[in-house]
This record gives sequence, structure tokens and C-alpha cells, in this order.
Amino acid sequence: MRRQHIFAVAAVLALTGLPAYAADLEVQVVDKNCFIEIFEDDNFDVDDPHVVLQGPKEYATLKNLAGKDWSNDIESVIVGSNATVRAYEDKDFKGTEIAFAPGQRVPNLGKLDMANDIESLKITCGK
Ligand SMILES: [Ca+2]
Ligand SMILES: [Ca+2]
Ligand SMILES: [Ca+2]
Repeated sequence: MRRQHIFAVAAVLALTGLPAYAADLEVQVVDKNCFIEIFEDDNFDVDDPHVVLQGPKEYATLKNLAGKDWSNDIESVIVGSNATVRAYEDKDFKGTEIAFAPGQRVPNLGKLDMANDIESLKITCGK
């Protein structure tokens, strides 16, 4: 009797595992392709600090992100395939503004004259 019960549970898990997982994602309303990953160094150097910022979200300051002051310290970025990001030279979305397109990878923000200069960000989802 007990063995039969265990078998039944395993069968249900096998049949419903995938749909249950998809339902969970829906409930969380997290678009895993709506993000920007920021790197302290250029060329996406994972040996130096880097962090993924989930969108949609606006950051009027980068002073305390994941326990670090990121103001004027970002040198490369990877943008998720469903995110558009606006970055600003100063905090509170002021100063020079640059936009990153969905899926864009920028190995050296110096080419855009924005290396170690970004102080605020807006992440929007959808194309
Ligand atoms: Ca480095
Ligand atoms: Ca830096
Ligand atoms: Ca700046």
C-alpha cells in the first residue's frame, strides 16, 4: 500500500513538474530577460565586482547597490534581451543620458564617453 502511494506521487511529479514550474514563474512576475548586469571593470571582468539589476526599476542613485557604491564606477554592461536601459551621468536622472538597447553588450563604456561616470539608471521591460 505504502509503495503504491509513493509511486503515485512520483508519477504525478513527473507529469506535472514542468507546468508547475511555469506557473511559479508567472506568479513571481519576474521577467528574467529584463535586467542589466553592471561591471566595475571593462570587458565584463567577473574577477571584479559585478551585479545583476532586475527590471523594471529606477535607480535615482547607485550609492548602495548590493553593499557597494557603484557611482562613477561602471565600465561595462550587459543588457537583457527584454530590457531597455537609460543611464545618466549624474544622480536623479540628470546630466548626459545614454540608452542601451535590448540585448546590447558594451565592453567598454569609454567608447561612449561614459566610463566610470554613470550615477543613475532606469530599466524598462519590453521592446
Ligand atoms: Ca580587473
Ligand atoms: Ca570602474
Ligand atoms: Ca558622473
